[in-house]
Amino acid sequence: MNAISPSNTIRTGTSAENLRQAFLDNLVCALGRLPNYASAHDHYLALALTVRDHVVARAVQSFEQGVVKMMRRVAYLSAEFLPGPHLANHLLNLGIAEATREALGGIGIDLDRVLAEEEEPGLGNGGLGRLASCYLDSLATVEVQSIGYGIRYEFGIFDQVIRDGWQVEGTDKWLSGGNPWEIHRLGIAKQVKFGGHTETWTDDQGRTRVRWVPSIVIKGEAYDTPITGYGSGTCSLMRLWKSEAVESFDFEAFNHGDYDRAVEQKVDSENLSKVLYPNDELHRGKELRLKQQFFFTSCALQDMLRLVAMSGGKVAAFDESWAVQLNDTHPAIGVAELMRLLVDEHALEWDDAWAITQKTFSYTNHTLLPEALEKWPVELFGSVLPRHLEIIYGINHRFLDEVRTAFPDDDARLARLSLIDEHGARYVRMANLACVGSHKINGVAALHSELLKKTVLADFAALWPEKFDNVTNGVTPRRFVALANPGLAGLLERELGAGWPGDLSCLGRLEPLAADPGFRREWREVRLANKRRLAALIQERTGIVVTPDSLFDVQVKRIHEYKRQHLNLLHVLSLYLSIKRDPDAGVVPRTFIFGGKAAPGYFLAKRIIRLVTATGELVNQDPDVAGRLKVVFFPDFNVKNAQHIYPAADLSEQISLAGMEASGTGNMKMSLNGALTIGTLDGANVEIRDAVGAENFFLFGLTASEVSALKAGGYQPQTYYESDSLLRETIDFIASGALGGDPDLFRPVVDNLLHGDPYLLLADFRAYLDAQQRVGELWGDSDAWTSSSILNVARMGRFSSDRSIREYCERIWNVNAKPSQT
Ligand code: C3B
Repeated sequence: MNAISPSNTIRTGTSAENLRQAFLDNLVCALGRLPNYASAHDHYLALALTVRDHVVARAVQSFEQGVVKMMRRVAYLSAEFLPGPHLANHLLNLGIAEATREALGGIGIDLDRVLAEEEEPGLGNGGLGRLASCYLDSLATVEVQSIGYGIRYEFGIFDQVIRDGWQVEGTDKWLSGGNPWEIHRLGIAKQVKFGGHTETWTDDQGRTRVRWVPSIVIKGEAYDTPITGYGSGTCSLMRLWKSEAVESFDFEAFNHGDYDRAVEQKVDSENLSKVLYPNDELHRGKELRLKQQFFFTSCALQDMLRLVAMSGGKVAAFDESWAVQLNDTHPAIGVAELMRLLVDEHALEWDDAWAITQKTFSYTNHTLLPEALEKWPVELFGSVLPRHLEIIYGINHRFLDEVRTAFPDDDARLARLSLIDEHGARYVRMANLACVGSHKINGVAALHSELLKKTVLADFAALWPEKFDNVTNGVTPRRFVALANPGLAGLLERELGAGWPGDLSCLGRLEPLAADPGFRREWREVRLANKRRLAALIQERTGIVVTPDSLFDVQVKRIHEYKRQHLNLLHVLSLYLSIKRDPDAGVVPRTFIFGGKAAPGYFLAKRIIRLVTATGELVNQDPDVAGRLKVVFFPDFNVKNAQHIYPAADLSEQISLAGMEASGTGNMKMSLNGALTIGTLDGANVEIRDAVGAENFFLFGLTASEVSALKAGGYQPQTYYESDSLLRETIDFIASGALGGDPDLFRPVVDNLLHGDPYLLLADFRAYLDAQQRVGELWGDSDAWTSSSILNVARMGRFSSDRSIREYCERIWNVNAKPSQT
């Protein structure tokens, strides 16, 4: 370009002196605060602005590289992102944490207090959104140009408070304290159409074309948040779209005196990006949700086309500029939208457009749960997106011809593969659209990818076996080890060198240290310090006093029946009853820590939370179990709280019914921080156990195929209830009304278990208790436990999201990542 390069536009350097001066300048000049009167939040904002200069300078430079080199870029389309607080992560990635600590320390400000001020963007529900953010972090780290496209929800996932033992939802006003990390890109706005009808017209070459005449147009405005990489100059961009009214539209109505309609339209437009749907694996088929999905997907694809033009690329070679990943089916409408953009707006022939579309998209499936499968009533779909419905019919028509050739005379198969479900009411099937429009389809753990091919996507796997692949999830070691666990990070740095967060394969070199008594002692000290910090936080948030010496037994994740938090509770209550019966029962002191949000409309999940708190009310004040059992529900589990919890977990509860959890990522985070896992052969547990060794993992429970067989044979929970006296005693105790002060409170939970038990808790109960018994025994041998803990960390390197992203780059996106050092 010219002599003005971003690197010489940064105002200040990064010495402690420079940072302090910039911080004070920002406090006074940007925030208008006198240093003596500044609040902790002002300090946070001033520091964020200081660091942001360096982040944005990198982002701009990185972006320019992408334009100049015309590399294939990755677009990660995701309705959810959960980045967590940004500031500490940038300090780590920019290598200025120590200089910043010194800069602030010199004027009497404690960096940790400042960091604690940051609110996180809760723009996701759980695993899927957090994975998207880990992937943006890794994309930047392995030096791949990428944009994560999503929605700038004004209100993210609700804040959870516990009142009288119940979950109460509060509005997540994450933007109310200001958001220093985003840049509102005033020049980047896209128009998105909805409703109306289509009409044909003839272009000047005599071709029949289709024009979509919408009933409403909404504007999407881009807000960019740069995501830095570790040890790399590359930045990813999280580009989120906010919906706005298109003024010219309003004014037309306004000028005609229809003020009400003008106002209504403005409110409707702005409502689109107002709030995140708080269900993580339940499809409810709400019109606004479909509109949200189309809104951000259309903005993203239009933006990609703009960037193609900007870098001198060709629309007819769109797929050479972009690899587009569909994070579950939420953005699957993109398949039809890209077709529309290419055919209707850029005048490509259908077949050419279709070839580009298939080369562009790939699809990740994140769940096998039938209730998560997205499908839209054809009527509703056609009223919101009339042109897309026509395009989907066009795709389907050609696709089904292909199926007929491959499988003649197989109407049942045709009906299953069709993009339109016609068993009864008609629906558009988004997973089918995603499969047909993508060149690759992947699951998120080995077992999940196998089950996908055998169950929900079996017909597609039979048709196109070569499209199917597995990429096991990973997590970023920057946030979840280096930042979350500074004590462990210190040991790792000493043993492995400062660059370890950029190359987790080096963790293997810890193995011999598992046998070193001195190292084990240091390891225990780090872990105990983490537990002390968490204990203090638990007391602050819940008033419950817990003992850091006890075994911290942790289950933190969304509350779901399939994740079986209630199985964990059956164990807790069985221990309680055993001690009550026999005060000398050999029970090691444990602190059970639960955390996670329940979807507001999920009745049983909310009852399960109440069962945790009621168990805590009983157990925590009973002198008979004092010093032996404590039960905590840690409120408002989010990324920020997670960073305090994972490093303090001794035991990681991964106890979903086999075949239900696609991967899990909390399992990786805890094991990477030195927890041992108790778990079923589900999701990534299978691979974690293979990696850490069966002897360092507490396995229990039915396998996925045993589950299918048991269900097929007619599962009878009552037989387990009748034959196991401890199980019976525990369930009877819950049913007795001894918990929560209302005999009917947990009746729905008990009834669910005794009459149906869809997630087979009763079948797995005894095996779970036996595994917990083994946990207790190993805990009693502190050296053996510590060795196991060290070996867990040493062998978990492959669960870095850098490894996952390299696999996507190589096998799915066909882009070059920076090679790993090993
Ligand atoms: C989750 C799955 O439930 C987890 O097993 C998986 O680890 C993560 O995705 C990431 O792959 N998931 C989710 O959080 N939300 C959905 N709608 C579907 C899956």
